[in-house]
Amino acid sequence: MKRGPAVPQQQEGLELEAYWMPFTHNRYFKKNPRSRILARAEGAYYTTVEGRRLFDCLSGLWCCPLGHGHPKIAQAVARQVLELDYSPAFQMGHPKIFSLAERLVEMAPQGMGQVFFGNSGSEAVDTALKIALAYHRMKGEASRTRFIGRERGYHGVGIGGISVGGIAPNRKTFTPLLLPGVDHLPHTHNAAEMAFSRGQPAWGAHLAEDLERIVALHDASTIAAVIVEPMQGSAGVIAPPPGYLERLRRICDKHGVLLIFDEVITGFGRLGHPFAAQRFGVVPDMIAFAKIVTNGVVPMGGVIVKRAIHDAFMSGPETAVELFHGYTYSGHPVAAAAAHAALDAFAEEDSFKSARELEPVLERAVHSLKGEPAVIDIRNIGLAAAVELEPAPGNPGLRALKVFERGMEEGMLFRFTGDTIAMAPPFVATPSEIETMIEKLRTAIRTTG
Ligand code: PXG
Repeated sequence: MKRGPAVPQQQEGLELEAYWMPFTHNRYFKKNPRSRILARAEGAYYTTVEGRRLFDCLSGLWCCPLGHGHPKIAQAVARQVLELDYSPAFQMGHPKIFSLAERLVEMAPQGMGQVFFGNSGSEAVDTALKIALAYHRMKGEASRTRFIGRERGYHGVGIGGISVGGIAPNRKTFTPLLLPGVDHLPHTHNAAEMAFSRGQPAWGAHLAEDLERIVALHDASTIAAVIVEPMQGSAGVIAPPPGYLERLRRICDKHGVLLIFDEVITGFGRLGHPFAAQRFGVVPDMIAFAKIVTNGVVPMGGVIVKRAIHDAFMSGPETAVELFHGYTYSGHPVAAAAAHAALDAFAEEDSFKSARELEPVLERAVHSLKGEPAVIDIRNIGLAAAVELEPAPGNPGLRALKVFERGMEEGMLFRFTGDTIAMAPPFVATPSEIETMIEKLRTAIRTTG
C-alpha cells in the first residue's frame, strides 16, 4: 500500500496509517502513540502497551463505572454468545430484550412505559426526535415539526443530534445537513455569576423563560419537542440551576411540547440516582440513554418513552408496522445480556449509593484546586467534575492537552476537551483514589502552568 510521508509508519510492529481516529488529532497522536495505546484494563485501571498503569478518571468515556473486566458481565456476555448470538431485530424477539425493557421501565420515573433500543447515544437521540415528530402526527398535529435544543448541548453526531446540539465545531462543517426549524435555548453557564459553584449553581433558572420567547416567536402549534441534557456533560459538567428544569417542564406542558432528557451520560447512577430525572424531580416525556446501561462492555442505547406516547401509535390495523424505524442491532442479545448483568451488579453492589457517597469526596477534593495556576472555574455534581483552565494566548486547547499528557506521566487518564479537564471516576473507586486523582491533577497543572 502506498503511504503518505506525514506519519511514522510503524511503532515496533504497530501499523498506524489505516485507522482514522474519531474526535482525535490523528497526526499528533501518530507521532507518539505508544503512551496512548491501551493494552488491558482491570477494575479502575488501564494498562498501556508500554506497561504504564493509568487510573480511569472518566470511566472510559463516561461509560464504565463498575470498573473493567467485571466477571459477571464477562460471563453473561460469553454465555450469551454461545446461547443466542444474534436474533433478527425486526418481526422477531428474544426473551432477554423483553425483560430488559421491563427492568428499565421499572427503574425509570413513574409514567414511563416502553423502551425502543438502538446501539449508541447518537442513535438514541435521533430515535427520540423521530418519535416526537411521528407522535404529533399520529395525534393529528403534523404541524409540530420544530425542535429546540440548547447552546453547548451535546447530543451525539447523528444529523438530528448535531442539529439540536450546540457545540459549534461539531456543526459548522456540516451546515447543509443541519435540520431546518431548530432553535437553541441559551446555556446556563456564566462564569461571572457562578464560578467555583458546588453542585447546582444558584444563578440561572430564569434562562428557562427563553423557551416562552421561542414558543411565542414560532407559535406552539409548530413545536415538537425540547431536548436537553439535565446536566451538560461534554460541555464540561454544567449542572442545572435549581428550578430550571422544572420551568422547562412547566412551559412544555403549557404548550403541548414534548420534553426529552438526553441522559446518555447521566443515566444509570452518574448523579447518584438511576436517572437525573429522579435526582432533580422532573419527569420528561422521553429519556435517551446509552453508555452505562452495559457498563460500556457492549454498545447499546435507546429511548424510554411515556406510555401515552407509545399508545398513540397503537392504532390502525394490527398487522401494520406502527413506527418505520429500527436498526439491525436494535435489542442485540449480547448487549441485552451485558445490560442485565450490569443492572444486577448495580443492585448487588449498591453502586448508585457508592456514587452518592463519593460525591462529597470528589467535591471537596476538586474545589481544593481553586487558586492553582490558570484555573478559572471548577464545577461538580454527582460523581462528575470539571476544571476549566484559562486558554493559552493564541493557542486554545494547548494548556489542557499539556495537563492531559503530564497526567499520564502521573498515572492518570484524564479527559480534556478545549481547555477543560473532565473527571467522572468509576463508582468502584475508593475515596483515596479520588483524592489521589485530584492531587495528581494539581501536580500536572502546576508543572505545565
Ligand atoms: N448524548 C449525550 C448527552 C452524550 O454525552 C451522546 C449523546 C452520543 O453518544 P454516542 O454513544 O453516540 O457517542 C453523548 C456522548 C466527553 C464525551 O468526553 C462525551 C460523549 C462521548 C464521548 C466523549 O465528553 N458523549
